[in-house]
Amino acid sequence: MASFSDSSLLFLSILFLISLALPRSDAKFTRAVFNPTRVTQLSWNPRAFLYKGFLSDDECDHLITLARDKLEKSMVADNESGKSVASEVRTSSGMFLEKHQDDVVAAIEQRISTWTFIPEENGESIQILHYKNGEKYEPHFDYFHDKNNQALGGHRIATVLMYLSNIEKGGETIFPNSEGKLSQPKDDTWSDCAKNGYAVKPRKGDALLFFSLHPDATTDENSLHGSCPAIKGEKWSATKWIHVRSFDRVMPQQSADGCEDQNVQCAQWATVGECAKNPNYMVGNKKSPGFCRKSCGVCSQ
Ligand SMILES: O=C(O)CCC(=O)C(=O)O
Repeated sequence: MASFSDSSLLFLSILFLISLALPRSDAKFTRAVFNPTRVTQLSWNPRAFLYKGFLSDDECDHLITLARDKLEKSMVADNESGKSVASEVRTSSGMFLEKHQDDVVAAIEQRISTWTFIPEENGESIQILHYKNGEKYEPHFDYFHDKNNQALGGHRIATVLMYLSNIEKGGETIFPNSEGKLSQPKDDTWSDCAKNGYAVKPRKGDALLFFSLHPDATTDENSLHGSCPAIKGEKWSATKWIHVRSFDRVMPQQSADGCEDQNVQCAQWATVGECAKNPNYMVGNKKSPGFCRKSCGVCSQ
């Protein structure tokens, strides 16, 4: 008959064997805590901040693995219609993850929200980008020029760009209008493209946060930014675009007479006087109707 200590040993051995059989992947993804001492301010115009080591190497590799087989040519939003169109302005490939796609993605999304002080629901799902030799994203704004893209969540207020790989040369994120562009020293390790503005070198795990709107919610032209061409090596990055309001709320369908509110908060805004204070957005005009015509009581006009 087995003694007490023998059976305890047997029990512990079984527990050990079970633990070996469990998926190992969780073990390497320890929940990273937001650490403000790793953040430095890069520029005030635009407001831009760098977080060193925002993602672990394992998190970077995991995001790349989720995306690698699903990449498609990157698109841009047409300034007039807001529709996604192919353009020589952006030659990378990419794909969107799903929000909270798995525990690793959910933890990263939560960390972004903690860092930016903006609720997770205001964020789009993370976009993974891949730049091969010569591929780039010409300088552009992340805020929109068309109304269709502002209907859900309003303007993009901020962007968090996470670098998932190191690259030997090129691939810098560049801010051509930044105040710091003349004072940033650059040696030969920078690409020529990077010399045309304030630039950030991609380093695996680092994250760049910049704001596309001023604190008074007007658009910031200094937030113009792009990705310099990859020269030696390839670049992987992940973008989280964050809006001024929730990006998760489902919009009501437009009725045949075009007189449904286009935002769930229209009635509340109308009550506090936004139809008069913010007529462009709320009421609009014949050519470009506003988003809250029903709540503003202008449907028959
Ligand atoms: O990958 C980069 O450095 C820039 C990406 C970018 O501009 C964007 O996603 O809006």
